Amino acid sequence: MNTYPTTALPDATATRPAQSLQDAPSALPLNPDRLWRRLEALSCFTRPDLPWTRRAFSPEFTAARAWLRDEFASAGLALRLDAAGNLIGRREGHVPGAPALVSGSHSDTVLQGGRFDGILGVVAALEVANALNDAGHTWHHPLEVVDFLAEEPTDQGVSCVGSRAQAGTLELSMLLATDVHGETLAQAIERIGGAPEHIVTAQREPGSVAAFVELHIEQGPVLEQEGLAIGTVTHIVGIHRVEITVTGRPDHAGTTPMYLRHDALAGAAAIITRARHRARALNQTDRYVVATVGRLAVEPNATNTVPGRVRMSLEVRSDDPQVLRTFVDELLQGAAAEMQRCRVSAAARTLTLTQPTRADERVVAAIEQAAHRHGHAQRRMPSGAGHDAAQLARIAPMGMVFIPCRSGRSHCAEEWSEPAQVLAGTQVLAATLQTLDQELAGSQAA
Ligand code: HGY
Ligand code: MN
Ligand code: MN
Repeated sequence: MNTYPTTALPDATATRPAQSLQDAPSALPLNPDRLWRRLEALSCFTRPDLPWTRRAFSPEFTAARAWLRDEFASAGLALRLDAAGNLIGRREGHVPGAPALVSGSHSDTVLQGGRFDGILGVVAALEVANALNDAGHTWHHPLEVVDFLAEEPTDQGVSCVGSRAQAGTLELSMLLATDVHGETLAQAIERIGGAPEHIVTAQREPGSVAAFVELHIEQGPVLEQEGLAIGTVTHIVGIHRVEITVTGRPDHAGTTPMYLRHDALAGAAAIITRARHRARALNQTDRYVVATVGRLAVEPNATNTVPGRVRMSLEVRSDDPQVLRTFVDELLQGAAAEMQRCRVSAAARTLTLTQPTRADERVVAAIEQAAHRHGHAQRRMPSGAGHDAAQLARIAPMGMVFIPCRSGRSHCAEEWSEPAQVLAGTQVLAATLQTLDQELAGSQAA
């Protein structure tokens, strides 16, 4: 039997309960070993050459989905795959027609960065369902455990595919977007069992979700630095993702004088540098602004050819809608002179734009109360990472629970959280859902 060290260390700014009510009678009987074993098992569905990688629509993803189906079934959940490829497990409540309490996250990953990102929320929600079975409890509301399809940006450039479909924000242009091999997002969805031609059926009926709560690693350093076990998310930053294409002219690298070149990569470099400076300048205010070029494709990508074209991703994140709206246009306007000097042109195409999203105050309060009940020190904080919760917030009261990750690292092979931290987060998730079940039933009955 694993023993789990406690995690809370002294800190002034957080709320710290006087004593742990760890075994409060109403606490669900979580099984830490089952929880950790599932987390490890799911993480091992990875590209063997590049742990921990399980890209949406990949063979590893499909194998993981088959395993998740079995685990959902073993937890007594009624299974369905909606038209958008979301895997949904449902446990009925005892109030007929009551809206569902939904919890989950995503099982797809970025390259080399998914040992906890996403799967923690899926496995923790599954553990809540198991614990309800073990305790013989039935809530007022149904519980739905969801593995949302493709939260991470797919090779077509679209993120939060399944949760957008449930929120009704997955646009036709996104479904028609293609990857470098020419496969559309719709074709990829169909390949894993979805029905893109009926995508509208994946959209949740208004009022069908009582609340959505997601457990996730913080993916940043704050909780660890402040010695806190739990983060209560107040809002999720907005993200504007674009594809920038810089067009020049391929030429011989040896015979083309510097002053006659149309070097697309030189132009792209100027844009990347300017984006970095612009984000740092905007951060001088109290706004949160980050800008990243994470993907770049050079054509023809040959040592001895002047680059003729560069296609690169740029994402801007901020809690200020104005920044999200203007950053890219102002960046390209500011780079116009450099583009002229490089004798190239630059254009941007929006892939996705998600506005900053606030968590629901009632869910925030339930998370804080749950942390307190279990004796876990917590603090309110924003999320600099995007999540499916930002989409679900459009159709239901939303909240997120964070746990620390080692050195704040994420989206890398070093991503790690301790068993005790995983257990603490799952305890708070379970207690939050339990509180919402009682509170929302009370308000619906009133
Ligand atoms: O990119 C993000 O913020 C999230 O990890 N998908
Ligand atoms: Mn991620
Ligand atoms: Mn994630």
